[in-house]
Amino acid sequence: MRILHTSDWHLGKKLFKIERTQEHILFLNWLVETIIKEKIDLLLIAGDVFDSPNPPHEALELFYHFLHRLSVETKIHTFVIAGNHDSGPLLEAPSQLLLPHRVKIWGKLSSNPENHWFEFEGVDFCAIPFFRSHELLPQGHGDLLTALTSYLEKPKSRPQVLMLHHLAGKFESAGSEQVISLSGVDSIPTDILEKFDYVALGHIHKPQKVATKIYYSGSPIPLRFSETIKKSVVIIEKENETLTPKILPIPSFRDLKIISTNEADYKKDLMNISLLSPLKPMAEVQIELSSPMAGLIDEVKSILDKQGVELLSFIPVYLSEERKINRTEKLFNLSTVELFDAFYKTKYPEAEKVPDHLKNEFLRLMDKVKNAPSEA
Ligand SMILES: [Mn+2]
Repeated sequence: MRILHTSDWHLGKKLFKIERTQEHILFLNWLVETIIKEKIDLLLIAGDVFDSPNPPHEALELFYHFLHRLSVETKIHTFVIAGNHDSGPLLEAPSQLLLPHRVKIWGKLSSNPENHWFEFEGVDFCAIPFFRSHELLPQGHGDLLTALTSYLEKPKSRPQVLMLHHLAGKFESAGSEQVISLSGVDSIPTDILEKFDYVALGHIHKPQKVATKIYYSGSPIPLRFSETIKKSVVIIEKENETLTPKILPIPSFRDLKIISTNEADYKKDLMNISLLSPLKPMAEVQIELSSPMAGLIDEVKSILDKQGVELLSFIPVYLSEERKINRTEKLFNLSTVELFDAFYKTKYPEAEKVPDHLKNEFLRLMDKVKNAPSEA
């Protein structure tokens, strides 16, 4: 048996005001082709199918169109759990209709742990959707991890696979996740997961191996400019009683890039980027500037346009808070006379020094102030 593990599609997601539908369409086409080519028998979708509990109808259409394609073009079975972005009841609503299409959905936590276990092709699967603490402890008391463990325990008679949408072990986030803990469990310790032959995790968008046979597949498309790591899915091959995971990279359908540059180099830097993806690459440009430059955005936009790249975000970084602090600190260390010299220099940058008559007048004034009787 061959299993494909993916998660965090976030269908319906926007980047600034840009719809990601085109990227999702290309990903789902790639996924159907990959499932056929790699002879996959079971698809695991580990939560966050949609970006919001109330997804736009285009996102719903995309998902059901994909499931329909799987139903008619393949013989694959699909298991889906809800993530923290999904509405569990919304995902589960059509589940009776989807069962004949070999799609099984776990939208919310059942009070009976047995309802989360399912035997398929000689493997015991445990599917736990994202849960909130009151679902795990409906009486309002007790230990969350103990309660969770009762869901994960089953006498082992065959390999066991767990699908979970949660934080587990020590992970590296991609920055686009909502890492708030509504479940009351900050991060599930890996030692209670180690008895599984494979753990298919969702929630963290950066693909990674948390421990032996415990993987985050990550999101299939970057959800932010800062997500630069290559996206992937995990293919798990079951041979006899052994499950062996391997990473399969997903092609980039639209490159996202942060271009960080400065006043002197920006033309060269912008002309040297080479981004080639099927959909028009999008860039965020961060430029260090000493002062605002009129018409700069339009110039940047036009250079990128000639490169076939769309400017989506422009961030001028003024030089620099750090420098201002240095200057302030320096000013505090100057004597009053040195301060006067520095002030004169900023006022008349071309002057070599403060003219003698002005300097003498300033010193006389200082003297007068020093010796003045207190007026308090
Ligand atoms: Mn997510």
